[in-house]
Amino acid sequence: MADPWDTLSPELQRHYENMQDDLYDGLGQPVVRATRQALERGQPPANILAYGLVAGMDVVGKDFGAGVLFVPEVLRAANAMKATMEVLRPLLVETGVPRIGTAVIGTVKGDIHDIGKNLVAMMWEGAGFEVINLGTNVDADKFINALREHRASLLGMSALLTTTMPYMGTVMERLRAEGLREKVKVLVGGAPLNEAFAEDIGADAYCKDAAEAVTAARAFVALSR
Ligand code: B1M
Repeated sequence: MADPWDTLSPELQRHYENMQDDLYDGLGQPVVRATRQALERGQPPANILAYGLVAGMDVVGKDFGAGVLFVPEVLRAANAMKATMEVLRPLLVETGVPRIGTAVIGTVKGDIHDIGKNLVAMMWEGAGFEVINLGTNVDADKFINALREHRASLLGMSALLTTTMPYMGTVMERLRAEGLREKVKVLVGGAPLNEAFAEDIGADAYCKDAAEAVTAARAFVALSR
């Protein structure tokens, strides 16, 4: 199958490459401007996310891992990405789809990465879920209380660090101990996770990206009806 990138015009490819460079340099305003221009040219938010933002952040991540970039530069890039996601938010969230359920989502204890989690939250809202976004550094008590308070049937957990992903297992144990496990479908995601890990902790699904998180959430809702 052809790579979707190859189907873009050379001009659009250049547009996205410039966006990636500006994101790398942490230049919020130019990235926001480029996003608006791409929308005006009829580009869907999914393309802007994939080719402009996520692709740019991948390069940041690689250079961060290689010691080329440091925390302040990564933070600037992250802030540029967050500002741009706010431009896309209305398109991802306000789709007019009827409400199909309530979901609680958060980044687990010890972890402050929230860009991917927020993207999942926005896309779940767009798919029709009422989303209770608990933010970052969320412990088991906070997850449990929110699930009870909002009578949610879906829990999303995010972790970006190999040191914080095991905490998802702790939350799973608490769900079982509190008698909530049978009432809630648990979806997990984040760069260091994989299917085997999700299976190991007893989660219902591992979601590679926000699009998979939407597909899995919809499938669970359909099954419960
Ligand atoms: Co951090 N960081 N960071 N960081 N950071 C990583 C994760 C790292 C891989 C970078 C690297 O070394 N190459 C590395 C982790 C290594 C490891 O554990 N294996 C790392 C490290 C080491 C650290 C610190 C320890 C650095 C330090 O202080 N020395 C520190 C930890 C702080 C903490 O959490 N306690 C730290 C700090 C930071 C910043 C604050 C500077 C910033 C975060 C800002 C923020 O989020 N507000 C940051 C960033 C930006 C990154 C990278 C560069 C980018 C992450 C990101 O936003 N990606 C990251 C490198 C990388 O991931 N390649 C890195 C874009 C985002 C859209 O993708 O989050 O993967 P992602 O989300 C995807 C999927 O994973 C999935 O869907 C999303 C969208 O498609 N998904 C879910 C995510 N959550 C989901 C939940 C679901 C479903 C799907 O629920 C159902």
